Amino acid sequence: MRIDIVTIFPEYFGVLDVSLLGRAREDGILDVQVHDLRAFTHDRHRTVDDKPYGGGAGMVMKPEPWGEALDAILDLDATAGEVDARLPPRDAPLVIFPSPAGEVFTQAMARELSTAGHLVFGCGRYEGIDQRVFEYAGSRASVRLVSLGDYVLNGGEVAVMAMIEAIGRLIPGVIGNPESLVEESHEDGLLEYPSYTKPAEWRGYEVPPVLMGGNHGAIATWRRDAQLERTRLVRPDLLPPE
Ligand code: 6GU
Repeated sequence: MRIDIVTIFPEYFGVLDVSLLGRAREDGILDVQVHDLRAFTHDRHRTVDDKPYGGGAGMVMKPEPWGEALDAILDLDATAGEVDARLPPRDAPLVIFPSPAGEVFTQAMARELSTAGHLVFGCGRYEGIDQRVFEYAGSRASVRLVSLGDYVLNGGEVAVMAMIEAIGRLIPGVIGNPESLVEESHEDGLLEYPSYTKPAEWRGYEVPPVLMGGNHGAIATWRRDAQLERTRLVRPDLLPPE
């Protein structure tokens, strides 16, 4: 998968070089390119924002640098086949703008996006990006506004890091043991069951005996019950209506 990120804070994404996703990049499974939005400005101050038309607090990101950044990234898709005829044509890109006004990011969305060939993330700052940028992007690619949840971040960078981690670990070959992916919170619509390892007793706390008894049917039942109980207590909204 190819991922392009447009941001005024490229340093935020240095973390992508380490850990699991760093390995995937070394292995060629993930190709992540970070672009500094200011590289697409032409004035001495490398201006990316201005006052909102109509007045109001805060600053709005100007459309011109965004247009140039999107063109540079999306033109690469269009010409990939011409530059090297041996390369397959690139998949249709999907442009994602992190925004508290977007649809909520879920495990199901992470799964869907993990099958994409090319994702472009546009990180807004200040009070947002000039609305025409979304319309222009929509004329060249599929566009989605995506939110992490009902709270406000200062910009899209941290949200994009979270999305890339959630998506990246679902790409085949990124996680060593794919089975570890199926039995976790949200994959089956419930929260994960609690886990235990040795020692059997620690500081007076004991491991539930059923987990040490070797009865796989009983263990599966205990885990399912624990999932349901946990979900009922913490996230009843995830359960089907009775
Ligand atoms: Cl994706 N962006 C920003 N700026 N704030 C958020 C968010 C995204 N998701 C939740 N809050």
